[in-house]
Amino acid sequence: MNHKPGKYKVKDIKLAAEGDRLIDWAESRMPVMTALRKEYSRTKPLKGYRIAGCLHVTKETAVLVKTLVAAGAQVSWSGCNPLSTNDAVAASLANQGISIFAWHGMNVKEFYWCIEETLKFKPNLTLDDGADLIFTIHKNHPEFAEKYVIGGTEETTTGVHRLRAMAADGALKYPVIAVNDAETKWDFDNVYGTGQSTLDGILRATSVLLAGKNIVVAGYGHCGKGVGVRAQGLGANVIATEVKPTAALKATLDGMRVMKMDEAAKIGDIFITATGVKDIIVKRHFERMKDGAIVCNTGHYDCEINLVDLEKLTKSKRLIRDNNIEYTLKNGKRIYVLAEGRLVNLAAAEGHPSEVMDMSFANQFLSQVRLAVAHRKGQRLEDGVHDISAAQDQEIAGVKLKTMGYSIDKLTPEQRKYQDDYSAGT
Ligand code: 3DD
Repeated sequence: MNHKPGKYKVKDIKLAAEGDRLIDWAESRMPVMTALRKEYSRTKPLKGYRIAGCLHVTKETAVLVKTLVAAGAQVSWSGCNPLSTNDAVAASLANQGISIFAWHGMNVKEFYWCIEETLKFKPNLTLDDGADLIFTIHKNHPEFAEKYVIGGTEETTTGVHRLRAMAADGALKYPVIAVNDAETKWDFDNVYGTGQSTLDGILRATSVLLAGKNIVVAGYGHCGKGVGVRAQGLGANVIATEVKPTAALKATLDGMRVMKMDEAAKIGDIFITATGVKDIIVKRHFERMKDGAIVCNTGHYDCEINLVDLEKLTKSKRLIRDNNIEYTLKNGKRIYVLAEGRLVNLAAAEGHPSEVMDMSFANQFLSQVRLAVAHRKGQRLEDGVHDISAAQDQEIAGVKLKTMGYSIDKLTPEQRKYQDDYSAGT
C-alpha cells in the first residue's frame, strides 16, 4: 500500500505502529469493506480520481481510506471535528503515504487550515461529514465546482440537512450523494452506533453508574432513540424532550417519559443533546439543574449546549477527568460538561463500533465509485442532493448478513406475481 509519501501534519508519526494495530482490529470487524476492497482493487474504478475527505479520523475511517486507495484513488484527508482524531490512526495513515492533516485538540483556525491543505491537490471528488469541506469549497474556491469537482458524498444527518438547504437556495454547485439517508446507514449507524458509542463516551469520561439515573435525551430521532433505548437497557430512567409530536409519541411508546426541557432540567442527572439544533440547554436550564448534573452532546456540532451561558453562571472551573470539566456555579452547584460540548462519542471514546461503520462506509465507497463511473461515461449527475438506491441498500445488507452467517427466504415467482396482482383481494 505504500506509495509516494503525501504531505502530512499529524500529532506524532511515531504513533504509527499503534495506529496500525487499531486499524487491523477495525478491519477484522468490517467484512463488507474488506470484500469491497478485494473486488475493486482489481478493477480500480477510482484510478485517476483525487478524493478530498473531511471525516473523523478513526480506526474505521482508516479502513475506508485504505479501500479508496486500493480502488485506485489518490486521497488527501482532514478530520471533521477538532476533538475526534485518533492521533495513532492519523500517524499510521501518514506513514503509509496518505496525505493527511489531522490531530486531536486542534483549534478552529487549524481545523480550516487542514481542510485548505486537502484542497491543494484540486480534488475531483469530496467525501464529507457535516459539509464543512463542501461549504469551504463553495465559499473559498467557487471555481472548483466548475473546474475540478464532479461530485461528493455526505455522511451525517446535519450535513445532509445543510446541503438540502443549500440546494433549495440554488447554492449547491455540484452533485452530492446523501450517504446518511441510506437505510443501511441511518437505521444502523445512527441508532445502534450512536446509541452505544454515546454511552461509551459518557462512561469513559465519568465512570458513573447509569442504572437508576434520570437520563434526559434531547431529540428523539434515530440517534436519540438509539441512546434512549440503550440507556434503558442499562437501567436508566429515560426522559425525552422533543419539538416533533410524532417523535415524542414514539418516545412514550418506547417507555420513556416526555416533558419540556424546562421541567427535565430540574430532575435530570445526565443530559444528552441529539437534536442538530442550537441552544437546547441554555442559562435557565443550568440554573435549575441539580448539583452534580452531567451534560454532554452527541449531535454533530457543538452548538446544542450553550457554554457561553454556563460561563456567565460560573465561579470557577477545572478539568476533573479527561474530557470532563467541572463548572462550580455562583449558586454553589457543580455541573460537569463532557468533551467541551462536542460529539462525546468521538471525543471521549472511539465513535461507533466497526460493525456498523462497515455498512456506513460501504455506502460511502460505492457512492464514490458511482460518481466516478458516471463521470467516466460522461454522465455527471445533476447539481443537488441525490439518494442512495434501494438496490444498494439491500446489496450491502445482504453481504453483511452473509458475513454474519445468516441466510434469508426468497419470494417464489408466484409470490412475486401475487404481490403485484391488485385484483387479488380478500
Ligand atoms: N461517526 C461515528 N462513529 C464513527 C467512526 N467510528 N468512524 C468514523 C465516523 C464515525 C460519525 C458518523 O457516524 C456519521 O455518520 C455521523 O456523524 O452521523
